[in-house]
Amino acid sequence: MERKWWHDKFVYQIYPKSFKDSNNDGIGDIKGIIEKLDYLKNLGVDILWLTPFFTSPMVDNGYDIADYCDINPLFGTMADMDLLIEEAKKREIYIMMDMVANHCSNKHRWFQEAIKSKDNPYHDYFIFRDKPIHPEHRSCFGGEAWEYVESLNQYYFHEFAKEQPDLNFDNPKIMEEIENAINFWMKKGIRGIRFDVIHMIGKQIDNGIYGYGPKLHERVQELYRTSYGNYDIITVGEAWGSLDDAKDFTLPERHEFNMVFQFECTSSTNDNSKHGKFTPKPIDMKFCKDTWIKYQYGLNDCSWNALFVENHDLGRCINRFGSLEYKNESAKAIATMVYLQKGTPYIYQGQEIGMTNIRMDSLDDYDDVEVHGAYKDFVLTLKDITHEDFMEACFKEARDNNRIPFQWDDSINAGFNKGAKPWLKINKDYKEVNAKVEENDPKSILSFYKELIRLRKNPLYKDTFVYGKFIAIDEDNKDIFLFKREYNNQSIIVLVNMKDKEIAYNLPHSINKVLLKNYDKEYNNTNITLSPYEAIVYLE
Ligand code: TEU
Ligand code: CA
Repeated sequence: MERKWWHDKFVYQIYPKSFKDSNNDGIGDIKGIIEKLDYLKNLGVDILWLTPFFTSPMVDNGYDIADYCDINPLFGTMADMDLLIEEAKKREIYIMMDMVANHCSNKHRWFQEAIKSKDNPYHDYFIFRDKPIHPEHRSCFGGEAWEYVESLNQYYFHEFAKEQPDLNFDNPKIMEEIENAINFWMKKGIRGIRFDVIHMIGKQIDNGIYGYGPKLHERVQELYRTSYGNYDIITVGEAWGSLDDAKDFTLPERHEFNMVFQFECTSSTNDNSKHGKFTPKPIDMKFCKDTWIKYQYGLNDCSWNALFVENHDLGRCINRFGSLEYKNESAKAIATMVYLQKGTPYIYQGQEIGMTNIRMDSLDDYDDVEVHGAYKDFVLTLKDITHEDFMEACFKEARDNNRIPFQWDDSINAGFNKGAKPWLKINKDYKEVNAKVEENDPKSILSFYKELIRLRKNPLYKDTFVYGKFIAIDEDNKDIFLFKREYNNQSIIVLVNMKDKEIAYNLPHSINKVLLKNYDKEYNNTNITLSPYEAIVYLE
């Protein structure tokens, strides 16, 4: 496999609205990110994926773009963004943008023109019909996926909120607009792109096809040819699909993306239940282990994996894959078993300090359009879920869990700003869970993440972690995740107890040298008792 500059890099995802508020208006901003570049450098990350920072009315916190080539004034100015790119580069840190091609904001100039008349040149930028097609198809955010425009006596399609009209990719002008937007940012020195719900740009509404339509890949390959394919950048597609779909997007010879985010094992809603995450199912760690192994074996020899357990759409990994009782231990176990697999590691802001889900007092404490759409559908209209059960589901799975302000220290508002009311509540545990207190504690989750990142980049072991063959061992074991990474003559073993109970285990390998562990223990024979969430990395 041809080596790429980003193969050994850690990506750190930033939700700008919640990262650091430099001007004390309650909203995170670009200058706040610049303030924290040395923290990020010290953590050891190399690429910063910023969720959309473009002009937006923020109905979906930036995933409703009103100008693809300008900066949301809430986050700052174009000069701020230029400075961030420059200051990051001084630290050998690069910026990844978030391209939302499937839809834009209803406040975008294109849509404002489109609704003026049916023969307006922008009308065909969107999907208008005289009546809803397949009206049974619901929006991802609840309710109808068709919105009536009285002045036109027509409906337009929106997969997400009604303020996010889908763009019509059957119109070649749309490809041109997206290509232009990408090229604008490539020229500014952006070194990566995450493509939002990219599997949806092949939709065929009249045939009831909403994702993975027949023209999907030719469109992605055209975007590659006419824009980002001309730059040496890292690309990742957000594509809810199967392993075969992941191959179609990531085989290098197809010139589409370097990798995709697959959600088979990060979503408790993988049973596609009617209420999705709002009737959450406990995540089965054996299911996760099997899925991770499936994607390691499925992609490692032909393309590349993205390794992640959190993002701005999921709840915290400790709540979903670990345990609040064993918070510290399970956070370290999760990091070990995910980020030492083969692929590019993605860490979501706050994950490295062990932030956990927030229990909100009332529905009004939630900001997310997805939460309020689901409440309207499932509690108020269908009455399928009680208010109490819905609030419990939100504690477990609402996207707001990962969008509350980052906890920097134990000062007011956890150091997020100087006291202005933050746009979303601060978690009550911020005095114990914050970057400052953890930076000074060698046993903290933050210290462990730094150790893990340093280990993965250590010249003695780096090639094994980045390019080494992944070999699962004892695959049927539902409590233990054990795998080997082999490169040339080096063999590194990763052994993790995925459960909150002690496990007696007979190590299949003598321990040559312990490289990383989350319990202070000596290992002098192969019969050991693994403590809850114990993780050991050692040379065979
Ligand atoms: O997410 C798409 C998406 O599939 C998720 O919103 C998913 O539907 C939901 O969270 C699962 O419970 C992308 C962005 O990551 C998300 O933040 C946006 O809201 C969405 O697209 C629309 O742009
Ligand atoms: Ca601010």
